[in-house]
Amino acid sequence: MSAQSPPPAPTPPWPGLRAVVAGLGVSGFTAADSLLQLGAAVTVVADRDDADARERATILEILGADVLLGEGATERLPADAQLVIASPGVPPGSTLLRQAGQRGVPLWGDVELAWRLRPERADGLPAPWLAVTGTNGKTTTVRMLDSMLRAAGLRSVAAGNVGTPVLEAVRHPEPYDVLAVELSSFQLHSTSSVSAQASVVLNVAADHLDWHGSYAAYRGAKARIYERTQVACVYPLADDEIEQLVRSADVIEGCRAVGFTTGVPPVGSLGVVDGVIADRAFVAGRVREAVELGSVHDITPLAPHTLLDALAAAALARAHGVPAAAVRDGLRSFRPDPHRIALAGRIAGVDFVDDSKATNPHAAQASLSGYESVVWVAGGLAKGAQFDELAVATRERLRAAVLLGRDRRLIAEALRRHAPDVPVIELADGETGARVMQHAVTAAMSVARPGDTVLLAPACASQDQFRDYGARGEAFAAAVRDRQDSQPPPQ
Ligand code: UMA
Repeated sequence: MSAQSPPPAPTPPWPGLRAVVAGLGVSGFTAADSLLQLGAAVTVVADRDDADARERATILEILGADVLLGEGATERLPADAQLVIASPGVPPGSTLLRQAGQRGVPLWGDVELAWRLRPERADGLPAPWLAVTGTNGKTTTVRMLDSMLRAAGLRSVAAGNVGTPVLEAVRHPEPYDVLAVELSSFQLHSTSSVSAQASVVLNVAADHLDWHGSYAAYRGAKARIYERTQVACVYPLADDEIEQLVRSADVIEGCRAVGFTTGVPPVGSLGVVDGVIADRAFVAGRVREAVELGSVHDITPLAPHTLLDALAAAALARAHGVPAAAVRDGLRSFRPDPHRIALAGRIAGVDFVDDSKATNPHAAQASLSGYESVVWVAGGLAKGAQFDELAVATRERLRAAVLLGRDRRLIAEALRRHAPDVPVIELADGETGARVMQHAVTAAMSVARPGDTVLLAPACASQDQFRDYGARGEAFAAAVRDRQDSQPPPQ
């Protein structure tokens, strides 16, 4: 189906509007600050009452907000609330958001607010958004895309789930030409008028089921990215489920479906021919011709999933009109973020690889499939995920598994069911931070043989034992460095 033009996004008169912001992380702070600047009467509620939250609260209170922190703060929606802005981490089933729904108070996410507050550029139009979602690869893809846009000489920024709230990017004093926006399923759940210039769902596998309640709800949130897309809905050609999401989307008249594949591209898609990245979608005469966008060797690190990310980023960049040479230059200057398949060290012929960013089974499976013989370090918070498929797909590669964290038992049980011969070492509860990884590395070294890879690909979130996945990866790398330092020098 297609609509004629982006639907209008009505905004209330801001001065005096009684707005409630739920959550006081980076998104909540930016939302509250923006609403105060617009003259709204802002109340912020958040259940965490730590030093960061208190510092943000103090600033917002000086600016005129009411701030309620701590247990119980999010239990009651103020009686006079006229609009609720939800931070991505606040689940739809939370008391506050349910009360908003029951009372018919409009509920937007921070991304919806950002879309409605986009300023006009010098040409009178707001900067377009190129939007990326998927279970895995989102951040790599938006960073590659941002790199391509910059290589084309555009003032671009990677914003959204990648770290900088979209609202902060939108309200930057010097407006951007274009935004490369990473959207999580949490953020998409509460958008209703975003109309990206081009959009992509990279892949969908079970994740965040505790937040969404079911796989169907999670996939439904991801699908929202295609709604109202203006120029191109980009999708992986091999994935029928995602193609179906594109088909069902209500897009703007003239919007095209553009596939990408690591194989030879059919007409209307991007793909690879003899190691060359080829565009047969955004080229005149595409029935017979293709444009060369670069080589697969322009991608670092080159792996099956980073090639897919690069193809998706290239499709979005081309939908925006980026020239072929800038796609290539952008890929060449792209460097991956830390904790994504990063070599942490080598001890006695064993490689130690940090892929702490593999926070769900789908990502861990992609990671494990890159190595022949693996001592797998995994565990943490499962977020409602199951591990049977992962155990079946990777059991041939596993020398052993070292399991840690709150939900390690779920992985241990899946391995016992499907890979009973794989030795499992479970680390005891009670430790956090650096000590956990010291034990994990010691345990891994006790079973690894020369030529093996000890791979931290946890398939779980980290917050039961670490600040975040970055801290978990740092702790792993530090434990490896400690062991390297204590090894006798080679004779
Ligand atoms: N809070 C509540 N009740 C709740 C949950 C949270 O009151 O039930 C409050 C906390 O007390 C705290 C605040 O909400 O005050 C935290 O808000 P938040 O969790 O939404 O975190 P932000 O700092 O605003 O960061 C969010 C994203 N976080 C989440 O989606 C959990 C960041 O993604 C994102 O970078 C940032 O906005 C900017 O857009 C992080 C993430 O983990 C990296 N994303 C998930 C992922 O990638 O898997 C989706």
